[in-house]
Amino acid sequence: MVLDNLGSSLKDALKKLANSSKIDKEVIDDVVKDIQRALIQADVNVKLVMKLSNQIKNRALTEAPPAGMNSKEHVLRIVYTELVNIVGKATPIKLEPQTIMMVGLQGSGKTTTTAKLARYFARKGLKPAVICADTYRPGAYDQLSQLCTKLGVTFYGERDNKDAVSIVRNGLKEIAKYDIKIVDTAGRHALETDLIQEMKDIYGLTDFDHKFLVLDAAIGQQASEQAKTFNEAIGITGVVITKLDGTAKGGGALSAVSDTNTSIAFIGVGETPEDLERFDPDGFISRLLGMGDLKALVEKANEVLTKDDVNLDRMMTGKFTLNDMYSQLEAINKMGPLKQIMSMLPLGGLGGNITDDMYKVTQDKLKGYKIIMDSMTGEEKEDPKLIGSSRISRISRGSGKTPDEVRELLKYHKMMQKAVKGMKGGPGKMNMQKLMKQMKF
Ligand SMILES: Nc1nc2c(ncn2[C@@H]2O[C@H](COP(=O)(O)OP(=O)(O)OP(=O)(O)O)[C@@H](O)[C@H]2O)c(=O)[nH]1
Ligand SMILES: [Mg+2]
Repeated sequence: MVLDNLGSSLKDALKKLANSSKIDKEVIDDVVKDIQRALIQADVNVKLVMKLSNQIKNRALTEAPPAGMNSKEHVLRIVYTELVNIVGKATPIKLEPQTIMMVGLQGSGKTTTTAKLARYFARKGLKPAVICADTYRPGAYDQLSQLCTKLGVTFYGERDNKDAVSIVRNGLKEIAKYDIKIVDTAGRHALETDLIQEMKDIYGLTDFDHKFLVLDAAIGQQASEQAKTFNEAIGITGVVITKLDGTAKGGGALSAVSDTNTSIAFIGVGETPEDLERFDPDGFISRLLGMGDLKALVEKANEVLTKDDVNLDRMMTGKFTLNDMYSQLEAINKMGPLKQIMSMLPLGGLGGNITDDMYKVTQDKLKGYKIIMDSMTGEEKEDPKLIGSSRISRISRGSGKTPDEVRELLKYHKMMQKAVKGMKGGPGKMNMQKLMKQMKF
């Protein structure tokens, strides 16, 4: 997952909190010191870190835990909300027809993100088309047109026209009937006068709903300066932070944007078109702290799966049979890298800190589970509670697996069922207490 180092340092700090026998000033100072170190290593601005530390200390020592929450849970909640605060708010994105312009410095990830966004909206049932307005970099036309071909997204460009404004004017007419229109513009080394003018001219062509500034996470705290400069020059409606998968400085970029008048719309977490996530401060911090991000998981599931794969509505009612789990396992295979999915589940949900090695085993295990389930009756899959020891022996014989493996599957089902029940209560803050219990607080 992104910001691995920051995540594991923060988790370590919270473990200290969990393992302490009582919560006093000394423990809080110690935990805050660890959090400070972790954030500074992730390039978060020192002033911001100091502000957050004081805030955590003050609140932890003065606020009384709300009813039903013990003091550890209370402190964890404070840490969580303060961390959410420093990454700021997310740019609201409507799932309706809209026109988007991508801007940013050279190599920040505009073209890649254009394709990712087209895919994102297509998955939501909106028809996207993109326009290549980069007449500056040779190869820009081919890069975007190839990405679009792969994704089956409509592309408009004029290879030999050097006038970006006229390309966009023509393109907008050509793709008028599409729901989502995305314009990819040229990047330069710096925000030069002619580039600003070109962006303004393009922007003047139609009623754009969004101007997204694309920033490479590796620039760290400089994100704040760039967001301010672009905002003053042309006005932006949101920021996309790319390449969060490839830098330890992502904490700097994320927190720096919240220090400006703008907010983060999406984050890029890899090179392929599906590596784009809607930015969600709650979910992002939950995941970083190892509390899972069930909202992102549900969103991802909805995106990739058809209605027949997993009946989320039914799952939300709390009923979760082995059949549901069976189709989930098939769905998980469809959803791609298991690691990415697991990182969204609450810590403990699938066995705590899962290492890379364990993912492979788990994937193999899932295959085994399928084989075991093929030896069950329909009734058993509907109601796994029916499965007592004699049925376990029968299933074990039928599937060629050991009774322990059958039991493990049943245990896994119970665990998944619990996670699904957690989802029912709604992700994010609402579920803090349940998630904290899973962290053994
Ligand atoms: N790992 C990773 N790589 C990314 C991500 N987003 C973009 N890249 C890579 O960054 C490089 C530059 O991306 P582009 O999309 O071409 O950037 P650009 O802003 O369009 O560049 P110009 O058009 O030259 O200004 C490419 O090699 C992309 O594959 C991301 O989220 N993660
Ligand atoms: Mg480009």
